[in-house]
Amino acid sequence: MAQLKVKVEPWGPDPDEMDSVVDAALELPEVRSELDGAEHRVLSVTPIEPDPGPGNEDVPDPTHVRATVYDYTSERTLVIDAGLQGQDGVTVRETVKQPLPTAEEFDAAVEALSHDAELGPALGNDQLVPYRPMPPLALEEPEDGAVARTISVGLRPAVDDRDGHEIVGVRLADGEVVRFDGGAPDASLAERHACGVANAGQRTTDRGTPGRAKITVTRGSETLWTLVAVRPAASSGTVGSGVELRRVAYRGKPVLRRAHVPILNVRYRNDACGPYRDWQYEEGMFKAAGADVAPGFRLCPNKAETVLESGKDQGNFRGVAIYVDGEEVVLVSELEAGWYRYISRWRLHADGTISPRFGFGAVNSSCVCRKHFHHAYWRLDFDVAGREHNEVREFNDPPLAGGNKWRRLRNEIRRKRDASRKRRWQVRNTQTGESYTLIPGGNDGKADAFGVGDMWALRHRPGQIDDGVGFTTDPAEARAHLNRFVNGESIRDTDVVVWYAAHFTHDVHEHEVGHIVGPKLVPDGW
Ligand SMILES: [Cu+2]
Repeated sequence: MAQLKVKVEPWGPDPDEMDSVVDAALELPEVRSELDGAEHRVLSVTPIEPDPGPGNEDVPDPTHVRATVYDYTSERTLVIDAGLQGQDGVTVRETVKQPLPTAEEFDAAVEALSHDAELGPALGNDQLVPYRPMPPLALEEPEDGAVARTISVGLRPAVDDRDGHEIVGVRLADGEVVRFDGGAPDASLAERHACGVANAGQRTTDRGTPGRAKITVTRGSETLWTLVAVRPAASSGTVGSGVELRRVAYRGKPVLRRAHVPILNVRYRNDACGPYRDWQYEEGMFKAAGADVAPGFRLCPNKAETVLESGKDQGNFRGVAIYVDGEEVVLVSELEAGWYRYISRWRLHADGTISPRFGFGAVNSSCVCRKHFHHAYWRLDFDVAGREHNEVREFNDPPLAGGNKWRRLRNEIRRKRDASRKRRWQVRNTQTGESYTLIPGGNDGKADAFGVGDMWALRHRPGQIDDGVGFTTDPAEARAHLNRFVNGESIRDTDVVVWYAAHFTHDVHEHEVGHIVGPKLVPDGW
């Protein structure tokens, strides 16, 4: 059979236009008066799409850009929304929420540390090497209530197993260095012993860096797949969502309106570290050779290698690498969150099967020596052969008491995996009969109390991209709050969304089975 052919074209809003809108917004009197004389930084610029409604495009053009600006003088965050293409006005609002630090802020913190009387000389003569730790910034409110933006910097001895490993905080407003009892903040550890691959310390991609591409997969004259892919840095969700797929169609019929991983967290046994609600927008370097076909997209003649394949943190590319692997087209990116290295991957098979994949790695850290539990939550916004007239069915063999092997799920519901019943779920078009069946992966683990659940079947509602939780170390906040979307609404013959969770136990002292999790989505009646 002929080889699969992949075409990748830039798609979506013009990055230059977005930049110029933000530049203009920062010059407006109402914004200037807020920032008058204040030391500040633009932390991120992200496009804002209108809520999808009936009649809207599947991937609507953004109407606004949102600039998140930190004001170090007044210790506050300003969120500035500016209209694109003559859409009205600029709004400025203030929040005390601390956005995640940018690469530039981390560099500023390291620079401030180099002037510290005690730590500066050790950094200067390379006895201590700075790295991005967890948590990435201080979130606890000080006793006097006065927030001071404090960026975490890990300092590890250049020679392994030497003393001196420490995680410190740096207050960006005045360069003050905050040291912690025990050498690390509460939710973290800096011990002599560290696990994980060597940290290459390469730069990462800041949030909002543009990059969308239209992808077409053909064989001969036949079009197999069409979709829009969004690089992690530009992905949607409170804290991004990895490689995000939009408007996925197989052989000309819609499958998924959107598919991504908006929720990701990790809990440690005995809370040795964390828990951490992670983020999924920060792209790290991995190995990918090929042609740069769209901003953040590289089309590769050979397989790209993430840290899980190469065993090295070092790389030459940040963004989404695309390559053909036999009968599959693979989209892959590597994400960083502190010392974690996460792999966001999609495999699209010529036969219509989609394999969403998520992988777990880490660079040198004391925390990751301790047993911990990663949880990844895919949001699969199905449009099987159309947006409406979808239903969700569950398969059990042996069947549940008094029922058939297949049964329809009538209302919004959370379900558990059950391998003893070969349990799987299917989204089916009630009018035309096409379906996609979600088959759980063998390594997808078990939900504990922190993991919350394995699968949720929901009615599509605007605004339910995720649970709205940003980075946190609060155990109650950090877990996935998906149950709040289960409120009895009918999921029969309508527009449905499936969330699917995988849970990975990471114990570096045990022989490990796979670091990669994920289900299979298999078409029928296509
Ligand atoms: Cu891990």
